[in-house]
Amino acid sequence: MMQDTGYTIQDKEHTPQKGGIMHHASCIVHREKGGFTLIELVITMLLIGIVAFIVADAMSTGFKAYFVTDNRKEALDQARIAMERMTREIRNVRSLGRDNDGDGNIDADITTANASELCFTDTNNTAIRFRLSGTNILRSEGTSCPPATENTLAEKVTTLTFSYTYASGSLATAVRRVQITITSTISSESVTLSSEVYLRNLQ
Ligand SMILES: [Ca+2]
Repeated sequence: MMQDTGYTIQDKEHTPQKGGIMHHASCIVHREKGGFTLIELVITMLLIGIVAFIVADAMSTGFKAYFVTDNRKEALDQARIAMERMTREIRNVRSLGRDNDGDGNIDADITTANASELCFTDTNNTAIRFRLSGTNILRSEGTSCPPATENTLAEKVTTLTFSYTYASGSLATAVRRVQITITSTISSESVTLSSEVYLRNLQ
């Protein structure tokens, strides 16, 4: 009798548990039917909007920084290419070894020396001219100044300025040092290089 009663009690405990699970399941179904409320939707969309804005802003800043760096690098490359070539060649301006023009100074073989153009003959008897045309630095070489065939040495150059230090006076033949300033600009990113060249055959 005692064993039978035990079974009966256990059976009774099982019955309410089953009913409880059934009740819980019906609650879940009820919530799924209800879906999101309007306020939940608005808040969700607002949060997605804020996250999207933050992500887009971060990406935009990253892209801008990348392009600024890239433009500066290209501008620097253009200015450096032109500067290296010009300093190397201008250094080799030849000396005529005498004072032909009578100003009291040994003459440098320079035909044109103004702010935007320089034409000279070097120690290999090659006439070389540098000048700015639009935003290109043009270089030409030949047998005498000004050589006719011009080639582009650098692009995106907004400023090319020559200034000179003279032995005395201001004749092109009395030039002893040349200061070169190049500014290269790409998409409002500018790089300026300056260099001073000593004419080594006239020191
Ligand atoms: Ca002279």
